[in-house]
Amino acid sequence: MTIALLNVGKLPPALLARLGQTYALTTLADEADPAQFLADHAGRFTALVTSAAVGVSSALVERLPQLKVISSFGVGLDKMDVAHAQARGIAVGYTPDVLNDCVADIAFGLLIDVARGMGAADRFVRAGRWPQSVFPLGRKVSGARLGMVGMGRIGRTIAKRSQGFEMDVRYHTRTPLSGLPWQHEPALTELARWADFLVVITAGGAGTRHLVNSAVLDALGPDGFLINVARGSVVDETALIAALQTQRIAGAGLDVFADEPHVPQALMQLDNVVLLPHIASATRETRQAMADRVFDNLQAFFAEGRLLSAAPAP
Ligand code: NAP
Ligand code: 8YV
Repeated sequence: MTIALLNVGKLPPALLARLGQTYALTTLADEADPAQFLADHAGRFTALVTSAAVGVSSALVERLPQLKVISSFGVGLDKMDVAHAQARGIAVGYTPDVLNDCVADIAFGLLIDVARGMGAADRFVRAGRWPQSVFPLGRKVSGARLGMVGMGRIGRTIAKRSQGFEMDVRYHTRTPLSGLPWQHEPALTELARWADFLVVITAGGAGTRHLVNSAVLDALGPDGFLINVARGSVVDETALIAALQTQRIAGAGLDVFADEPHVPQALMQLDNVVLLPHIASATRETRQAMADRVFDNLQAFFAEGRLLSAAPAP
């Protein structure tokens, strides 16, 4: 019998087409009355797909009594209660590692852009201002101090990139890692005080909410830059806007925001900020690899009872 699969995420059309060829796929948002659909059919779904940005509520998981596996498109697990699902014996799959390179590339893209003012310089040229005025000097990237907030799979990839720029690296995590060439800094404010560039790449969720607050931003100081490719929730966005407006930090490169896809008007008005619409993993190659992992996780689960990439128990 074909396995019933419920989609509640925002997934690439090609992945949905592939899933639809193998599973009896229903996209909940396509139903005229999703609540009535669940009332009539919730009992038949053994599998669920979603995306990291959407996740799945525990209330929905509770409504699916036969659910055995969740396969999520992305590595962030902050939009679902993994412990709750696992306690019910539901396997949770995700797509780690395959996106490390692209997220690290964007972190560096943001860092260089905001330090050298590339986006602002592009606006300067397009506005026809070059013949009349001189674009302000930027901040040298090569050889600068890079403070990493988070040193997981993606953090380590970013730190490796920085070696090509001969940067001095230190990092802050809850647990120091052995075997790394970079110094651990137990106090985030001290890391910020030391760093020229502070790159945020921790997990999201309650445990890291507003980890980067006004005290951290003040420690980073008027010559320091903040890069966030983790989750908007990790940075106190109100404090960040205030620090940028009063030049208490030099600039920020942001791929993620507190209330996506809504970006505060105050950030849009600042020229020392680079704003991206959460695109760090968004290349054809990486999104294909993520889609393949979503599919392969499900296939492995139903063929062999295991996931290729299982979310760790929180
Ligand atoms: P990972 O390997 O699990 O690494 C997470 C890191 O965060 C670890 O170093 C962890 O160290 C640190 N951390 C967790 N809680 C912390 C805390 N309270 N204080 C300080 N450090 C903390 O995850 P990953 O694969 O590198 O991915 C990291 C995150 O990037 C994802 O969870 C996701 O939210 C985000 N992401 C964003 C995009 C994008 O498109 N912008 C794409 C992919 C991923 P300790 O546990 O020792 O503290
Ligand atoms: C994607 C991400 O934008 O993997 C993550 O955690 O934030 C990004 O790769 C996301 O998966 C799309 O939902």
